[in-house]
Amino acid sequence: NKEENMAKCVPNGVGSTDGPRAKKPRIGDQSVTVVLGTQWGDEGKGKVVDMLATSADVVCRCQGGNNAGHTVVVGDKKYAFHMLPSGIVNPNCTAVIGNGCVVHIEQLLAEVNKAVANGLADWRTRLLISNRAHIVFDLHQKVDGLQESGRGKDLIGTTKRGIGPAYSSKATRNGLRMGDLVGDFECFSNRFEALVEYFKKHHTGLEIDVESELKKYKDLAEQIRPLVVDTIPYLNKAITSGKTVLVEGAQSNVLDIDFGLYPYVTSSNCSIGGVCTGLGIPPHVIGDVFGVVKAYTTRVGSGGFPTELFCEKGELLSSRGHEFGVTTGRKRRVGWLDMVMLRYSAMINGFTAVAITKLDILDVFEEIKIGVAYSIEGEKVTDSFPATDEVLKKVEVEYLTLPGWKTNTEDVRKFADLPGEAQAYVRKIEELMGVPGKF
Ligand code: 2SA
Ligand code: GDP
Ligand code: MG
Repeated sequence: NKEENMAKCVPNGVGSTDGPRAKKPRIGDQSVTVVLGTQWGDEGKGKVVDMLATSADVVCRCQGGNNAGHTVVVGDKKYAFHMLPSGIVNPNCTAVIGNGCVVHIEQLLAEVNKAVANGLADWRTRLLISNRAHIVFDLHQKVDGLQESGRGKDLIGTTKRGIGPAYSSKATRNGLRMGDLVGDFECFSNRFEALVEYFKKHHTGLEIDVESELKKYKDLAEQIRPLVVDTIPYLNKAITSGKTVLVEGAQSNVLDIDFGLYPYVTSSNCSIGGVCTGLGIPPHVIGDVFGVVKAYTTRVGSGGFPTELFCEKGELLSSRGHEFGVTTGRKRRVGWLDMVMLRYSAMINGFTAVAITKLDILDVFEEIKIGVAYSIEGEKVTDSFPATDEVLKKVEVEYLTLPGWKTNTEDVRKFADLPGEAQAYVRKIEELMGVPGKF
């Protein structure tokens, strides 16, 4: 049942029952549970969603595209989801790709085929795509690459999945949506040609074979048509009829287009606001908001990273944690936990609880550090996160050092079975973030 599955939402399945409790308003139905990233992505959201999805009827993505890489391990099978909501692994779940997402259709179908080869069943009756979700075209992916190479050394470090250019088409209002593709194809063709012209004007040398693209999209329209619906009434009806809805955030708070370290961010709202705008559901239906916290910090892509480690401790975190991008295979940068960032995430998202992952990666460390405050030009900062990279790069980090536990915790499934030092580390995170672990 739901409570039991919530109980599994813990570091390695371990946890506590007391500790600080965040205030949670109780208005309305609140049958929607949200899982969000608190750091720079790759916290283990896929795993947490998979645990919660066992009791969910509907699981949704509300933002982003196939830049995400969410790993789910089921028995001896390992799935890497990019655009599909991870909860689709649960055969009783309907998966929804919401209006806030951007979808590369061919790559979505390739991902589906890979998952089917891995055992995914009945997806055709369990996958819905919003007619308002924008389409990522190959040209968006090409432009993503061109824009990155145009930045010289100052790369964003995007996944080159066309995410920024697709959201920019959405904002420029010349983008095309799933509903356009499955509607009047002549109208779609005219608007596609206009989009190509627009990008060609801005990127000299961009080659696009419009005729063959349109031919491809005519075929894709037939394949995808049965899946494209107005997901807004579907979701709202599901909620009012008492179904359990789970929302899987992609990327994270510090990669959010508004709250992240701009411009080293993705192009969507990965924080709590993106749930309402990306699905068309009102805020009062949202109940639990779980923030996933990796027991240390990683990031792919450029930009400041105050607690980054460049020494052998960093190498150890990287190799023990297998810290490589799930989508691009890039090596992730690694560092200690950053409480200034985590408190900032907690403030914006109002987490009702945190799920701490990868505690076991710290098993071999003599000492473990937590960045607890920044000093910016001599002034101590604990409760706000710098808005600019220039400032973030200048901060000096004040650390708290905790003793390591030097014990293998990989198989620990209950908080009480963790070594005392590991329990103290978890407690410290709860205390400093002001958010309880939900166990
Ligand atoms: P984009 O492609 O425009 O969204 O890139 C902009 C920034 O957002 C970061 N970003 C990510 N960070 C962590 N994980 C992501 N997903 C993959 C994974 C990444 C991978 O799960 O490992 O395989 O490299 C993800 N997606 C976007 C990106 O690094 C830029 O900093
Ligand atoms: P996501 O993008 O937030 O879903 O995370 P990723 O899938 O990109 O990266 C998280 C990785 O950590 C995956 O390979 C998970 O299987 C793995 N993982 C998640 N939780 C744990 C944990 O508690 N311990 C260990 N050792 N690995 C974990
Ligand atoms: Mg990931």
